[in-house]
Amino acid sequence: MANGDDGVCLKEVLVTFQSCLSDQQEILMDPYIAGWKGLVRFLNTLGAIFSFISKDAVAKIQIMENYRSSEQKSQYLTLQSMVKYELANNLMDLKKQGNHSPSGCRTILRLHRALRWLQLFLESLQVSTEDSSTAALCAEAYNASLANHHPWLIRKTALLSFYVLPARNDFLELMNVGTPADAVAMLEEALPSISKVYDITQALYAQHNLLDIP
Ligand code: 1PZ
Repeated sequence: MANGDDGVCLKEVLVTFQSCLSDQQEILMDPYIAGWKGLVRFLNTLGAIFSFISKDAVAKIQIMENYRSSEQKSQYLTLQSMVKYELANNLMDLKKQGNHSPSGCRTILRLHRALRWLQLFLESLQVSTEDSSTAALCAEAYNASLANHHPWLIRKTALLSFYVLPARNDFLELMNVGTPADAVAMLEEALPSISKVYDITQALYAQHNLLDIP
């Protein structure tokens, strides 16, 4: 690892999302997946209590890696090509989930909604003050995003798990980019590319009416 013994450098992870954008402003699948893998590694450094979250993210990453190593891999080069391919070939369940393997579009939609949580959470951390509660910021971001897509039990479990998050400065230090002030500066620099990836994906899904696929 390029950063200490067991830490994950969040800057490197966020930079991966920067490299998602192709020259045509399409989202490249491989760096998108790599970004998610980095986020999961970072999440795992926060403690075993979050494993119910990382397990789900890992399962979704695995589904997308399988598509990227299947015979159809070239169709999954970008989120745009995936949407086009799965729509043209009727590979999505637009009503309830069927019993074949989950489509790439519904799988990415779950990660995309989680990316919104990440964006809101990191934005609020970036403008937070030293006495801000990480748990409260995390809960606020969650309630404004992912929570709207989760059933009651998951919401309760998620909100409870946030209480074990370290205090604001300790959390910023866990990002492995130096002092809390360094971490805040890093976030300021890295967040625009996360927003861009989120916005482009959101527009793509909205354009094809895919924002609610089950
Ligand atoms: C910093 C602390 C981490 C907070 C993470 C906040 C997100 C809480 C998400 C709780 C997810 C609980 C587990 C399973 C959820 C699934 O039911 C849903 C819907 O998938 P479906 O059931 O339809 O297949 N999965 C998701 O919503 C995707 C969740 C991915 C979360 C990845 C978080 C990455 C955290 C990075 C930390 C920097």
